[in-house]
Amino acid sequence: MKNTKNIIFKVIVVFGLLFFCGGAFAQTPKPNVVIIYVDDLGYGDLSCYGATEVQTPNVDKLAENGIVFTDAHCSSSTCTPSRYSLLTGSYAFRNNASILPGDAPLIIDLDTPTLPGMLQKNGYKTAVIGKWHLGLGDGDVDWNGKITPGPLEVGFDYSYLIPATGDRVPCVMVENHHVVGLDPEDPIQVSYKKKVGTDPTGLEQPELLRYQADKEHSKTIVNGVSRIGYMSGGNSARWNDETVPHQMLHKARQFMNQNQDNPFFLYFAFHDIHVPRLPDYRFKGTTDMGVRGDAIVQMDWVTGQLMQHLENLGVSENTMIIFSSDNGPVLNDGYEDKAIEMLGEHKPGGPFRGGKYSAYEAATRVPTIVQWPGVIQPGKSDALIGHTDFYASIASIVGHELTEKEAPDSYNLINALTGKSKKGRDFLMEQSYTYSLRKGNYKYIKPVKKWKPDWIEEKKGIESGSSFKPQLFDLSKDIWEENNLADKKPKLVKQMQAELSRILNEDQSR
Ligand code: NG6
Ligand code: CA
Repeated sequence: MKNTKNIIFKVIVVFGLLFFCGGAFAQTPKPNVVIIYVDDLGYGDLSCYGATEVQTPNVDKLAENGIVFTDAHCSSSTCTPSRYSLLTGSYAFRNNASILPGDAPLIIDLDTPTLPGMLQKNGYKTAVIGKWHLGLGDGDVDWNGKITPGPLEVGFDYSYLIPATGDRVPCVMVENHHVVGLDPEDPIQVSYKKKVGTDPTGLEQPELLRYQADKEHSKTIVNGVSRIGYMSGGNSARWNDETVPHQMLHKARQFMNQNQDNPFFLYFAFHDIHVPRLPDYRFKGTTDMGVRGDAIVQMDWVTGQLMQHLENLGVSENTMIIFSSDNGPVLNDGYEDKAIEMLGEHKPGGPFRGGKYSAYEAATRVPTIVQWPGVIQPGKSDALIGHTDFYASIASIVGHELTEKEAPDSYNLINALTGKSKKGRDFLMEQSYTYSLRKGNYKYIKPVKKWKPDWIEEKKGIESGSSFKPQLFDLSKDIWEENNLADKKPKLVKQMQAELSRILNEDQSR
């Protein structure tokens, strides 16, 4: 009897151990996900993408250990729509997302599923650090009180934000629901319509400026730089552009320290290399390209520090890093910072035509690198990828099944993103001041109707790519988009226009 009991006991122990170990093997830990989103970084702005006038050794290291994508696209030629798409897996036109002023309300509806929210539900701690530009509050934001709704209401556990852009007021950092370092005796007031308070503007006192600026960027002066919009008060809270990247890095390190034992999602949204370009003293003058080149070097250094920190914590093996940009490059975006004069041989858009705001390829075809040491074999991929696809792809890693309304424009391309397959999307929409459609190597640009965005050329020196006529290019032979095949291939034009309409009309049926 005693023997039988012993045997039963042993069997239970052995099965128990087997079950326990089997479970532990089956349960590979969920990877951390870090999205490093640079602002206005062009396809040609990194040495791993062919730049010779500026060196980016840290991003190059990421590229050496990861997959370098040559045909990956942010969803739009400007910031707000691209970021909206990145976080919701939804084309921005569905929400009429366009560049927002600094006092705009949050544009992500509270019931819209988001990438951080999905990860939060799947056991992740989530943070956004850096440029937000998706609006804050519900219409009448109170910069002196609780700022809500914002990132914390759409899936983030922690936020440390530049509320809109570096060139827009209010020039203060917002941590979770509050402005950092605000003195209640010196409240902040913001207006995009009329001057508030007594701070000088760039138009009134240009002699106070470090850079002369165009009319839009000539409102309230903060830190020697005039901005878009007016602000007064909040003097103790006003940022110092030069130290913002370091503060962001510090907050990112803190967040990673606190979450090293659980899966985390970090959306690190650089302000570099957007205007005003004010790299700190360590980076100023490190290139011959002026502040735009120096800001690239600063961004590269901060990226290296983030990677180093993951290594120090011993979590880099199981961290998926996605490095990319929110739209293509621009040189003169409002300030006379010599980005054009000092460009030299550098080609910010690489081999592609256009740039930020444009319908041509350089607007959305941006450097995109994915690194995940434990999983990815380094390489290069020409798969057609959209940033909207990160949502469904990451969902597949954590075993999350998308609901019908979730991330409607996101495809699970995890095999392409991890280099297991070279197959990306069949088609991809690019949003600018018109819409374009990629299908394989063909690109169709929808004609504009009454109005051409000439200001893109006039003010920014970038070809808009817009035309009153349909345009069709074969990028396999014509990477510079100069040989319009629309008249030669009317059938294909019709097909691609129909496909584009189908995508765009989906909006109305919702
Ligand atoms: C534009 C600004 C530009 C930049 C852009 C947003 C003018 C004339 N231009 O309206 O300087 O701030 O908005 O850039 O005001 S983005 O990268 O955030 O989309
Ligand atoms: Ca941008």
